[in-house]
Amino acid sequence: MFLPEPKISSGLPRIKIVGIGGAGVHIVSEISKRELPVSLIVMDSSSATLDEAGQLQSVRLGPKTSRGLGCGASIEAGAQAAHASRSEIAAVVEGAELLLLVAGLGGGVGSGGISVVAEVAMQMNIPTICFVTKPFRFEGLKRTTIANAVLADLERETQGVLCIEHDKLQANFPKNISLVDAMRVGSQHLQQVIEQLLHVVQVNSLINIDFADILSLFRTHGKFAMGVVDSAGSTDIKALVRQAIHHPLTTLATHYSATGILVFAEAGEDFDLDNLSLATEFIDEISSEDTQVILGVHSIAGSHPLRITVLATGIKPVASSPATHSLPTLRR
Ligand SMILES: Nc1nc2c(ncn2[C@@H]2O[C@H](COP(=O)(O)OP(=O)(O)OP(=O)(O)O)[C@@H](O)[C@H]2O)c(=O)[nH]1
Ligand SMILES: [Mg+2]
Repeated sequence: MFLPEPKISSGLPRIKIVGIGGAGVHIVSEISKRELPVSLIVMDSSSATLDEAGQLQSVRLGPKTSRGLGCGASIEAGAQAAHASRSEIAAVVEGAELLLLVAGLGGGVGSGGISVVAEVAMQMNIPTICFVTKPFRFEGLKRTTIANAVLADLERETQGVLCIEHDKLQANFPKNISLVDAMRVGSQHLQQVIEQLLHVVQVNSLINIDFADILSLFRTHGKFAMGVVDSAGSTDIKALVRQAIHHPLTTLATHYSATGILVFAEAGEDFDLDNLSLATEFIDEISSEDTQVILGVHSIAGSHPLRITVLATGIKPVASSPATHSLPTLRR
């Protein structure tokens, strides 16, 4: 399914980020400390959770049915609360050219609410992408089952979903890491990815890549992955690109294809940005002839270490590496 062309204004795109449920509200509250040029909104049925978000614009979901409490890990109650507040949800997301939804899946409000917010946005023709977490296995099968069902819905109904699995935190970090610390690592990772996406969109909108180009990477549905890496002296572009996208918290099949790829490099004037075309080898590995490829470069005055951001959308596992046909264009 393709969305009709969204209306795009000139200047910085109007992006709104909505945190839904405890984890979503927490992550958006952290992002608010950075004073980025985006609108931040938090939604929960729990007054206590919304109070923690301080002055941020908020929607209290289902005030009559939930009476200011959480939804006790009931996805049905979460969805009911969000449905009851559809008009308030529509009012706060109105005017967005891109909507980012953030939630921890497996509980009540975030899991039940995120699909409702996505549906409202879809009806308003607002491109919507999601940043979510999947619960730890030890949180119980019920939470994992809820998360998988919501994930499948979001991958079908929105323009893209980036999901990190809490279990990967356990596999990749010290054995004795506490639950709170592990979740913090997960939240921080999502926060960084969201901030980097905003940065890439905004820098590109100001210099070279049209916001419409970036939006068109999200014209298809399904999983997307994103990462950023600082070169620390290395100029092996292919290795850096691979390292950026294969973050330990990102689950990617051994072989996969993407419908859209953005490789964006920022470096000082002394770096030969034509080196970026070396990324083509990696791009070819995950491309087909239909893959949209954007190579973007941003030359920063003076000396600046090389930083590479990679975004791959419409990710699907494939039996082996697909054929190579992509013809990326270098944008400056
Ligand atoms: N990374 C991270 N994950 C969290 C955090 N809090 C909760 N989670 C995860 O998100 C899932 C849902 O938790 P919450 O967001 O608190 O739940 P909710 O959506 O508010 O739903 P209810 O409170 O049950 O109505 C949990 O099962 C955890 O896996 C957090 O601060 N950081
Ligand atoms: Mg809650």
